[in-house]
Amino acid sequence: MTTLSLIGAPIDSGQRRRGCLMGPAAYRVAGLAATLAELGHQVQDRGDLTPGPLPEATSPNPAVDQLPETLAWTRALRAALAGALAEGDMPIIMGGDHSLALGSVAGAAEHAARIGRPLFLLWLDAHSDFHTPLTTVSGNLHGTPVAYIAGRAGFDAFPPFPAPLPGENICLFGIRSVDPAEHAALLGTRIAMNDMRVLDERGVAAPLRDFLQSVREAGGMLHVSLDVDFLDPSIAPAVGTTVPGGATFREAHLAYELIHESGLMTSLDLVELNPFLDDRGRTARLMVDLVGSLMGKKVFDRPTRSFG
Ligand code: EXY
Ligand code: MN
Ligand code: MN
Ligand code: MN
Repeated sequence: MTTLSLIGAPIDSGQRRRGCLMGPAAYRVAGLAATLAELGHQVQDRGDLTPGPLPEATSPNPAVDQLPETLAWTRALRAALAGALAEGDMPIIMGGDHSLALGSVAGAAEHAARIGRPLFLLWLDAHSDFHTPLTTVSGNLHGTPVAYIAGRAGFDAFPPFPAPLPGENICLFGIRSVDPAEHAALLGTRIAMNDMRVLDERGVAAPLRDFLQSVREAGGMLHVSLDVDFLDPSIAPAVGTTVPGGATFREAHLAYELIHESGLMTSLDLVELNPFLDDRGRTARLMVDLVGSLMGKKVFDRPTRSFG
């Protein structure tokens, strides 16, 4: 049985609102491990990572103040993900802001390359996170991971990404806030841009099934990066970058049940939870409930199936 390896990443150096570093503790208080164990999984909480030694900032751009700490985290997370996957575990990263994906997806890509399987990325987010450190206006590195993963230029200060993902291996899902520089760059790619308009017109299931089918046909590994702001702020307010018009409770559960039924997910990020932004841990408890659907909780069992 695959062990679910919970790894805390209390990182908040990718943006400026304090609080994401409380995320791992909030997931533990909200009972993530017990929820997964009740579903029959073998769960191991590996505690919180710490960033490696801070390198000298080397990049001349607005994000430079975030660079040393984010670089240190990127190295630590890449090693943690590659290590957990090499052990045959399914790593679940409890964030921390989305800059953690600079390291977590790099670790998944490093392992995928080592075993000769393609890596696919499902990015559940209100944002495309497609800036580079040279195009970002805010200077917040949590708005850049997809660009790094896709191999865009501008990440000279970072370790080279192992085998950047081709556009067709990346699916953005739920986006509704894209900056002009990101928009222009995205148009030149084969990245699947399932913005909320697509979900409104086609529903959650059809575009998600299309992408999952492409993962299955390629025999791919699937890294899922779940940003709290994918959800509508009315149900998930504890996140620093809320955007109205997000996924409803039912749309989110359907998406996660379909991902579970595909049997394809090999690693997972839970990012941008900021427990400081809502009282009583309501968003943390919702995220734990939703991760239950990602890991098999449903009313009636359905077999793992290939879509066609
Ligand atoms: N595109 C905006 C920026 O670059 O600052 C907002 C980014 C929000 C990123 C969050 C993690 O999804
Ligand atoms: Mn193991
Ligand atoms: Mn994000
Ligand atoms: Mn976001």
